[in-house]
Amino acid sequence: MHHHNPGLGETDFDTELGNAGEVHQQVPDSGDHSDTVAHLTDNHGHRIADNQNSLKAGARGPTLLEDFVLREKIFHFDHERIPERIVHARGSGAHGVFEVTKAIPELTKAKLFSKAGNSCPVFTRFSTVAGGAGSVDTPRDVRGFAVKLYTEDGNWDLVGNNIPVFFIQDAIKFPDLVHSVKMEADRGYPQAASAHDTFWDFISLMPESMHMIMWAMSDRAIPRTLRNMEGFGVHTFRLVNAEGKGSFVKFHWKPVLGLASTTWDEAVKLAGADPDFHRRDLHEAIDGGHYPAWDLGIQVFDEAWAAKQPYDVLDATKLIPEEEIPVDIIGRMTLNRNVDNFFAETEQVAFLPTNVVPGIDFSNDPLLQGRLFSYLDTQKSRLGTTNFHQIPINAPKCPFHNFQRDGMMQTLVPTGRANYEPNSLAEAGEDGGPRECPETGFTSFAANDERNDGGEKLRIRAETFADHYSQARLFYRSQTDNEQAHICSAIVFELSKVTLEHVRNRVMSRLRNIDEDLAKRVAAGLAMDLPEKAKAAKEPIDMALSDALSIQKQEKPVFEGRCVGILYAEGSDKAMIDEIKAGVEKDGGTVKLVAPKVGEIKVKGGTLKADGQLAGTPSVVFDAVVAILMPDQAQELAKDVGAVAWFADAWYHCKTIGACGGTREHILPKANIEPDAGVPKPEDFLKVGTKRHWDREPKVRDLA
Ligand code: HDE
Repeated sequence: MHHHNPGLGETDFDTELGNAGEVHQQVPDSGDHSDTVAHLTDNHGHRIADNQNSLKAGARGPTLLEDFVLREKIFHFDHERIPERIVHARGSGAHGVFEVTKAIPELTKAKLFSKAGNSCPVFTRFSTVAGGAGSVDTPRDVRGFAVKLYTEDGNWDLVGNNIPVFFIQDAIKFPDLVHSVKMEADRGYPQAASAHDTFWDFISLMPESMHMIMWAMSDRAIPRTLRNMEGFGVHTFRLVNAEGKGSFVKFHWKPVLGLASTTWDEAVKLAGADPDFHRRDLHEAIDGGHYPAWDLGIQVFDEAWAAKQPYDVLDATKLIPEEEIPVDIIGRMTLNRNVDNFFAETEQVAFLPTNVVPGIDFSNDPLLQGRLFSYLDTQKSRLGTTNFHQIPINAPKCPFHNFQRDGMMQTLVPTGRANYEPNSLAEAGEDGGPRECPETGFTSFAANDERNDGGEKLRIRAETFADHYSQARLFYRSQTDNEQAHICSAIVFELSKVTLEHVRNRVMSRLRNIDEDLAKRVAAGLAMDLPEKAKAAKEPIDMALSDALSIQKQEKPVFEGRCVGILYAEGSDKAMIDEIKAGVEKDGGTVKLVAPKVGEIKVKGGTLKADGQLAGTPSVVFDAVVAILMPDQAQELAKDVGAVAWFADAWYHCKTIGACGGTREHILPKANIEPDAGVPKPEDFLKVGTKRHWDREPKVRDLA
């Protein structure tokens, strides 16, 4: 079946005539392309003569039921939507490759990791969690980071998030968590937002969520791009080597471009300026050959080490500080190809945490254990058939054979008489089908955990899961002053949207266990009194602070992977624009030209066409901006609030603003900008780069 139909793209027909009441036999494809393009057919191979008019009893008569062309087309259309994912509905994916940079045969028998240089194809899907498939890209939310590695031993799906811990400790609470954050059951709003009563009501009743709440209220939850996020496997997994020795492991993806986030105001404005900001950014980066890459790192430890920690490594609300166990880099993933079809690939991809290969195994983390059940189940509901593994994006790239047969949408044609095992048909000279592989097949690690209370059947939470606050404190106190202020502001904002006073109070009573100063700042921000401290199941301890938890402490002032907007107008100096463009591009960045009008206009030294019109290309879409304007043009623009806001936003979001003389004189004062080190002349712009000027922040907003 041929699905491309280039002929239609060239169709040129007069819609006015098509709507006219008179009989009109439209022939859209009047040129004879019969030798060069595929014929338009229905799904059963019948050529279609007319794709413009339905079959009618007379020109003005009723449409006929026998019109199988119309019926099939509308039938297909009516069923083109499948249920969206209950969580992570909005996502963006890309193909790529994973390459091992360091062999670890002493830790795992996974063939992939047996040799440096081994590689396999991957498909990665990033997502938000709470919003529907059509929601915006930049809400405050956790981001999914799901990677499918098509290895020669079968698919390995590492279905992680951009935050290394989770809200809850036990899978049985997941439906409650998700119900509470999604739009409220009775009213159907808010979409893609945690700032509402039900979420905070639930959270405040679940003290174990406090650590993740610190992350979710931090800048981690408003990443600048998908390319600037870390990924985490979250749970403790197990590596198993050829001798059967197991080691615990945590997986990390470290973005080669470094970490970067937005400010809250910027994220909100981005949602309006470009609801697809992250999806577009990923697509354009790959399209432009700027392939985003992540290093895969592991933290490896054993039972004895785990037993000595003040937290339980099976508790997904806890992380292992990188300063305690460094992240060892063992491979790199590079995303180098956009999808050809969003639905077929990004929408239909089905990740399964149960997809592991020999040498990688699970732990008893009760959250992970629940996930091992959930994902297989959800795919049947979403994709409608147990044969979802046959969809090309899900199918392993190694051979697969078994005795499963039939089911809805069986697209393969299994051959042979034997659809059961054991059988002796092979001995009888027939093809008896595949056989077990005791040597090379997957065998579960025979975990013998002496801390497992004798293994009785109990509905219970382990005592070792009782400390809900120490790591929340660790996270908060490891941030820079600005980052702490961002967390305080975020909680104040979210609680300001909570209408139930007792819920706000309960949240604050928990914050007091994390950090008294944090609680005080939130109370002051809401103009509320601090409630009594909540009783902690276990008194928190002070852990050694961890710089790896802060984004700002790792920020890179690079152009690589960043986008600079240059504003020009009639008469602007092209040589200066070219120089900045060349400098940014030389360092791996991209430049977009912005002007009041997009068409070709005269500038000094030639003409220029803009990539974006000023009104439709606000500064929030850039990492840094430069203005190169003639004084009279700057004076004109200073009259336009939209143009002034272009600069005011860049200033407010602590971005570098390269500003020419005219801009300084006419526009910056109107935008309340008092030039600092982050406001260089255009000729010095390349030296300053894209680093955010966080020291500016206290000048532009109240950080209390
Ligand atoms: Fe998921 N999660 N999850 N989750 N999750 C789904 O599976 C679930 C959890 C994550 O791009 C669903 O195919 C349960 C943690 C990602 O297609 C569903 C629990 C982490 C994605 C599901 C969790 C994740 C999902 C919905 C608690 C980080 C998107 C559609 C036990 C480690 C994958 C689907 C994609 C998707 C269930 C908790 C990550 C319903 C029951 C923790 C990245 O099966």
